[in-house]
Amino acid sequence: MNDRAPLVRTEHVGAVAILTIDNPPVNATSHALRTALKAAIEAVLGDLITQAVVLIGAGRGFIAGADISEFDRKRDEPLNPAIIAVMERANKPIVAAIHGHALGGGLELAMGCHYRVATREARMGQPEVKLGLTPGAGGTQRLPRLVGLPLALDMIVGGDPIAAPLALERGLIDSIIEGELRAGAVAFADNLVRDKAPLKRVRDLPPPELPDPEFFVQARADLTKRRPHLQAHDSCVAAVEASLLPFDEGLAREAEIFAATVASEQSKALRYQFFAERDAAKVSYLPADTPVREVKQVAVIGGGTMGSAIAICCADAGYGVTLVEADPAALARARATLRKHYDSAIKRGLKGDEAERRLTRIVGTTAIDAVSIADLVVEAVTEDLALKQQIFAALDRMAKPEAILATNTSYLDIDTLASATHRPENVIGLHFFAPATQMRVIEVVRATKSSTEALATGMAVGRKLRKIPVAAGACDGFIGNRLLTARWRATEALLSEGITILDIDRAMVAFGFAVGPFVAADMAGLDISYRARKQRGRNLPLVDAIVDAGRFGQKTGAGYYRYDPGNRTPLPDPEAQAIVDKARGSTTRTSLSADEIVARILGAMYDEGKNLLKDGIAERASDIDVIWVYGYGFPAYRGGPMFYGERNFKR
Ligand code: T1G
Repeated sequence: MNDRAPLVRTEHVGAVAILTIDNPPVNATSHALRTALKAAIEAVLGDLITQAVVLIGAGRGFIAGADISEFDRKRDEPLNPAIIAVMERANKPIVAAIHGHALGGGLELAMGCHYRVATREARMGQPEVKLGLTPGAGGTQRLPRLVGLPLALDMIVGGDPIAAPLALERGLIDSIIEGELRAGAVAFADNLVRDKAPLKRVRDLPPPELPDPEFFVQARADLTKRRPHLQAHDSCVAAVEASLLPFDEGLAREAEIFAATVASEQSKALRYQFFAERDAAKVSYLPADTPVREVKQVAVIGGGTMGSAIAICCADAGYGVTLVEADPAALARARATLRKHYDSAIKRGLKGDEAERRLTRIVGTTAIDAVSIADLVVEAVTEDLALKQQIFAALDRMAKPEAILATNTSYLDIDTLASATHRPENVIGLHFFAPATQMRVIEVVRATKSSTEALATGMAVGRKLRKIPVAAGACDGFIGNRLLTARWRATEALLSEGITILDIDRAMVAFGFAVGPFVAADMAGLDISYRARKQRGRNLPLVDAIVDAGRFGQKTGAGYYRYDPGNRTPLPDPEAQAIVDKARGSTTRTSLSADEIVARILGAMYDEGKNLLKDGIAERASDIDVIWVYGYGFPAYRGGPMFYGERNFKR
């Protein structure tokens, strides 16, 4: 006996049939739901009492779209187009009542109804492009007919939803229901019956007007400004362009294009990443019922680049923040950094009063005993183990007994820091990625004695900071930097064989990275990783030869590239290659294709990722991919080093 609630409940209020879609957590249209929904619609269209139908979602939204997990296998009928066809043959008005979200196939089903009403907070969109897909159930044909080509194309190529007021203004919905949605939708349906309102089928609307003859030429030209590698953008433009055709021809064209996107490697990778992001929250040693401590006040030790960015993340998330610096001059610099950040945030659209509220949440001090009010302390001072040990010993004396002490170190031994305290169970790693205000991942690192409660609290804080927390075991470099080390080892080997700095960067950019490893290193500053390598006795003589020559990257006007004063554009510099050649004692060149260079580098990372899994440092391969996509700019449409490695380097 299946004791779950039915996927679709049918009730009647007078002559209005209300079909409630109930497929938690987001009413994704799985095969089972599509089957139940089609049957329920056919039943009420065929009965004698129903004169109008309302579709409404249970839970937090209408319908979040197709069940993304189904795309990796053959999807069985009825698919959404079949359900829409039943509704468009109906002789009774069907109203979609939208709250929360109507996304992808959910909005397409709503556009297959005769009318759409929504709560003011509802949001509607076609986010398929973010999965490397185009809409596949008529969205590229109906949306342009309802809202016009400019908005429809923007919604489909951009993938972002619009709010109900704009949807009403542009004709996507017919009414905003200010009161209780269900009752309002039933009243709307009753009025349709009373007024014998027409059965408005979107497919009967004329094809959208072309705003100007060059509209699609310009649309394609604009695409090059987006990620040049993402195929789905082009597919979306082509499918929307088909809306100029007679409806059924356009629908057929959309179906062809959609099928190709479903089969594409890019979409498989993006669909994998969609679940990978969410699976990272599932940690085998932190069951869902693990207690989580309440954190309201955070203390950040160190107001440098990372510390001030961490303080900003915490203030933006609503935490009270105590920012502790060593001396008044350092504190003044930190305060200036904070002010500069929020001034530019205001220029980017943050309201002034909100910026002030956030800034006021951060209280600066040079008195480390100010940590006594903190529920969580994040140490973010320079990567100096002795200094960190002193700080942890001081924190142990001054912080609340139940306060969690976290270090932002990217590779130092957290057990050593924990042993400087009497509370090792409360010591964890919270490794932010630079720039912390932008990077969406954070490694929550388990030291030998870290308690599950402290770790679960770290994961919860990561989520509150609107980041993707990824649980990591403690090792040299945790997850992200351990693969980074593997990448540098592979790069060193390539340089030693006579592959040039430029060849390597160009190959990785052609693969899909925004910048190559050497440009990225110049941006970060070469001295930091250089010092870290030396501290750990890791020698990369060729990679480090540039630093030995006093070239630290952008900050010194030269690194692997050179930079004109005040300009961050990396300019190829023969001097840099000459330094590497001198260090290797040869100027001979080996030529490898870009694909071979990529295979060498990503193959090394993939092998190291397998070691991480073997050592129990990463919970799953997709966690490694989430870290590298969101922490290091690995192109999401390639899935990540492990996803790509499984398909290309299976050893
Ligand atoms: N399919 C399967 N599972 C989904 C899902 C979906 N569409 N959307 C969410 N989930 C799961 C998710 O994995 C998580 O599972 C739980 O629901 C909560 O999600 C034919 C081709 C709706 C804004 O792209 O944007 O329709 O981890 O954590 O933060 O033309 O989910 O709990 O086990 O994200 O409140 C188009 C994707 C599909 C929307 C809610 N639709 N979803 O955000 O919850 S393709 C989308 C979202 C399509 C048609 C085309 C968000 C949300 P678990 P969550 P949230």
